[in-house]
Amino acid sequence: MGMRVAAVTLFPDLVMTVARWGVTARAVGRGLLELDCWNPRDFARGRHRRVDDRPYGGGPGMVMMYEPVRDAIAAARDAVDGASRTIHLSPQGRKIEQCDIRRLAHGPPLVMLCGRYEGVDERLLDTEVDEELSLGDYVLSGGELAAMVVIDAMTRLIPGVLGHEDSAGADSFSDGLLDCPHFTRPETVAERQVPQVLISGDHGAIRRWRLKQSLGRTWERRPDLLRGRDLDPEERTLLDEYMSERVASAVDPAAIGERSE
Ligand code: 9D3
Repeated sequence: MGMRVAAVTLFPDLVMTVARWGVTARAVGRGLLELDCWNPRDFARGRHRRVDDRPYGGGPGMVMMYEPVRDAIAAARDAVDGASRTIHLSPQGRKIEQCDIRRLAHGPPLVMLCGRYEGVDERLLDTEVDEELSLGDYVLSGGELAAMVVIDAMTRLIPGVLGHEDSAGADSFSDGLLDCPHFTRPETVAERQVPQVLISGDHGAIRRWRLKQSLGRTWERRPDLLRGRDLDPEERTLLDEYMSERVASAVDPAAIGERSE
């Protein structure tokens, strides 16, 4: 029951903030998520407790040293006593998708190595790391925020963590489509009305409108998500409607403003 995650990081206080707020905090409080941090600094030798050193070959920046990081990883593994999987969050990794989150959430306890500076000694990847994962093609200052992202995403998949929202199943990407638009009170704001169908009480019409919006927005914003996905006849009809309404509103100035109907 629940999930165990350990982070190997020079900034344990940063990583632990994910356990202090929101859904992840609730999961920790209810014993469904156990998160602990291991600081290479605590495994460093010598009076200066060095964890980083200059790169062989020269150049700017520092590199995290093999031995203190290896020993912190070993301590993290010992604490879960049993099988574990070690991932390294790094710009060299494959981009993380929901299927990776699912796989990691269902696997053994996870040890996450967070790099700082220019990165970790490459030999750590050879001997200690099973898998390298990235958030995407932009530059962060270290792996901690990426680890927190993965922890948050995994926690949402623990049975019983999400409340009656029961959103894990309805979320964007769990069914491969973007979410539909959402509205709450008041009914009119900034001269914009809530789409009439949402206050009609017609649950069938509401479900179809939402599905149509999801399909249409995915087609417009993330066509890559629709390629290689079979639409059933209802979905095909709804998307065709959305597409022809889009074209109509682009051609007929009078139709602009009716698009959210
Ligand atoms: C400016 C430094 N770059 C030299 C050309 C390389 C570099 C080293 C270390 C870039 C970023 C980092 C720190 N990043 C991460 O640890 C990291 C990360 C990221 O930067 N982007 C997306 N996903 C991730 S996961 C870990």
